[in-house]
Amino acid sequence: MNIGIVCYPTFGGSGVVATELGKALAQEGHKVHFITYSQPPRLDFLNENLFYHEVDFHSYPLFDFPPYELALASKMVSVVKNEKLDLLHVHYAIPHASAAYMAKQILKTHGIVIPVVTTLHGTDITLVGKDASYEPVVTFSINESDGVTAVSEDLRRETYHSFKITNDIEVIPNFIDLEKFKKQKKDHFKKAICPNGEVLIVHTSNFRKVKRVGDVINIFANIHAEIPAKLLMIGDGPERSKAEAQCRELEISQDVRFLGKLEAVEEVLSVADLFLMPSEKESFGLAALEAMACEVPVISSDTGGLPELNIQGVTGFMSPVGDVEDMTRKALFILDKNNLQTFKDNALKRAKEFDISRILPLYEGYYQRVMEKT
Ligand code: GMT
Repeated sequence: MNIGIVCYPTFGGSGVVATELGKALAQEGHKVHFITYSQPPRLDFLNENLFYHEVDFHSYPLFDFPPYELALASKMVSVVKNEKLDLLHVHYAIPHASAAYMAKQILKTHGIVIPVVTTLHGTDITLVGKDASYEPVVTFSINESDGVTAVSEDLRRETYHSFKITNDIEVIPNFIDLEKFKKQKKDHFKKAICPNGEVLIVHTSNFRKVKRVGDVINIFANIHAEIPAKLLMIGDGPERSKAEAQCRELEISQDVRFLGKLEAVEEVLSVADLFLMPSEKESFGLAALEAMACEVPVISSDTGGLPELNIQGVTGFMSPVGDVEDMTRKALFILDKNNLQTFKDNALKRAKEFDISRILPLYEGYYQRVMEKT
């Protein structure tokens, strides 16, 4: 197949899923054309089947906001025509699904029919998409897609609940490349961060409000009061400086490091003992899956798609959103040296169920079905 993938070139979330999917498809022999405004960070290897098309959009004194969606639609038209694509797969509904709809209509006037698959990732439905300023366009473009997938059962339910959807939604969960995400021997690294044998706790996110970074700090402060512990905060975003101030107030700054965005997050996860994801909403929780693949158990909230990933009392624990005390208790239980190894083993076992080799055929089969009916 000759597939166009449209995504955000982000370090985590939908951008990573789209990029890893494209790389895996290319390795299977499909031709994959990425269409986005900058090179996705994980598009980091050369393969004769991988192509990158940059959306160039120009400002003009009249525009307070350059019309990215129009530039994207125009780029899709040109790539579909010139590269003779069989299918467009857009990740994150806003504005990719509506731009794809526009491209499809334009291509029709050139006598070209291009099937469009939209993958819903989470905040495009649960936060941004629901907003009245976007809702009509999101509903319309989901209904006009030739195929729609969601990354969890919960997101599928939430989409039907929040929008008037007439289309079928297929659930294809997120996946992990276990060749890349695996526990590596990094003893020197662990020794450098935890010189006195402290437990190592990790959080990675885009530090948005929805991630409840404040809860991460509070859970850690409670654990720290009970046992020697260190916290690594990976990623960056609007809540970071507030979280840093919170650490100063709680007088735990000496044991917390903010590392910013990392290319090789698996190296840090390799030495971690526990991963914290107390999010307000989380359609799947890819970052938690990455941790589990590196044998790290997870304390998470019980929201969204997290119960489809994190198994209560097996791979970690879940608590109601905001219940910092319960999360602390459960974290201390996992970190008990009599329990930790079992949770680590279970986390890896569960992660294997989401191995890319199991999920890739689901996308390939779905593309085939969508192309046949279009
Ligand atoms: O986590 C984020 O806020 C980023 C966001 C995105 O779209 O990039 O992530 C969403 O998509 C990921 C990949 O499918 C899911 O694993 C995340 O759970 C989801 N985030 C939320 O629902 C908050």
